[in-house]
Amino acid sequence: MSHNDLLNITCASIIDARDQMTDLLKRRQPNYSLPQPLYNDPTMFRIDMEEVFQKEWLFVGMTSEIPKKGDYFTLEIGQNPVLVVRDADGAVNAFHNTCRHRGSRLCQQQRGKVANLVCPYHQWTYDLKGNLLFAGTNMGGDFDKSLHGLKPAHCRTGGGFIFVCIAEQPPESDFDNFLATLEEYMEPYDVENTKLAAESEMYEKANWKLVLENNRECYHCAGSHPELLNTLLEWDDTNDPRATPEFIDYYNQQAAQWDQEGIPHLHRSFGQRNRIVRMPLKPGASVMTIDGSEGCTKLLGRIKNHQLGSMRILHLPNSWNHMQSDHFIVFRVLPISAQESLVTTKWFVHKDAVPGVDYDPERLRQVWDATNDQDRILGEENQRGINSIGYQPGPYSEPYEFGVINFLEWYSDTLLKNLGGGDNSEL
Ligand code: 3BY
Ligand code: FES
Ligand code: FE
Repeated sequence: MSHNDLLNITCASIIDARDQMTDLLKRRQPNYSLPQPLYNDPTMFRIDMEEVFQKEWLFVGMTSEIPKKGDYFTLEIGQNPVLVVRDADGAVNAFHNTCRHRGSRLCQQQRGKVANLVCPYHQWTYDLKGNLLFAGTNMGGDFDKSLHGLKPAHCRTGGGFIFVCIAEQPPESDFDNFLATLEEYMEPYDVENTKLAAESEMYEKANWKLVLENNRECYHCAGSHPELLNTLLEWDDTNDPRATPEFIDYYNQQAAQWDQEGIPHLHRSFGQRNRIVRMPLKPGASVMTIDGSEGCTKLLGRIKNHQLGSMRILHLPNSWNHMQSDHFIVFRVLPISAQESLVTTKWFVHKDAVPGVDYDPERLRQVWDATNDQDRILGEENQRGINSIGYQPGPYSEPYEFGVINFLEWYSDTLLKNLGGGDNSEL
């Protein structure tokens, strides 16, 4: 069999797989977990990457991770290395992290600082806007440097959050409105004057959707998260169908205080993709530390009140976040393979806070390190059970797992739209 025949078989099978995925999504039982191949099949995973992670806006990091000119960080979106760098004008730019000479990965560290971007292979050198400055002296007289700049990725920021989209064209959506709302809701935090205080990278042997599903419900919290439940209320947001009159009263009291201080808190959503809401923590708790007491003596930005609860920011497909009074925590999920994901968690404090004086990094991260590890085990066991020939999609609890139902609706609608099959409303 020739190489071309092999290629044709691969192409035919991926086309079949795309039809199969469309079919699985159109025929799935709403409010039930997904059919097995969507959680464990390598070809289905490839389609998730092509149609979701290579087409949608992804959360990649915070602007305060790269405060100065030449600061950069890197990440991998599937097989696509991406570089995010602050340029001399203060703008945040994203590029495909692949050299225009022979394609080597250009920046090979997770983060760093450079004057220019120099490829380690043959030293082609680019400026922080991706222009090729220098390509050695051996490229011949008619070599045109201007045709060999780094390939940009779409990059937008809002309220200190950096989003990247590696599609040719970003999706048509209300992303501008979401970014404007992030600016408004994040204003009290003054993200540019924060710094990274701690970071964790956790490899989880589970499909990325299982990681997200787990995050979108607290049905499992009582059974698994003793540390988190010292401070976290189990309701997902202020519209939670389980919310009691006592909770609503408590929320209203807190909200009146926040209104006086000009602290945004009202529930806002942008389709199923984004949701922002400030939720109180348990009465008496300031932040998500082991006993609810302060995590850092310096409050963030213009904040004066320790008890701001947690502003929860959801960005599908790959992030959830907890913004509190003296620190905030961001979470990013990057799929690695059908059954493996990377979950990165970062804790930020005021940029002038001194470790060991104003905050103890170990104490700051204690609750979410424990919670992440508990969630990792839940996700991995979920994956192992789903791999069984005995697995059959099971029903979600609507009052407890509406967040999961919403996530899968977004996933299914997005895939059907991107696969060209229309959304569920056309069925
Ligand atoms: O707190 C979170 O980020 C999510 C929401 C509910 C359960 N889980 C731990
Ligand atoms: Fe980058 Fe050769 S591959 S300089
Ligand atoms: Fe959990």
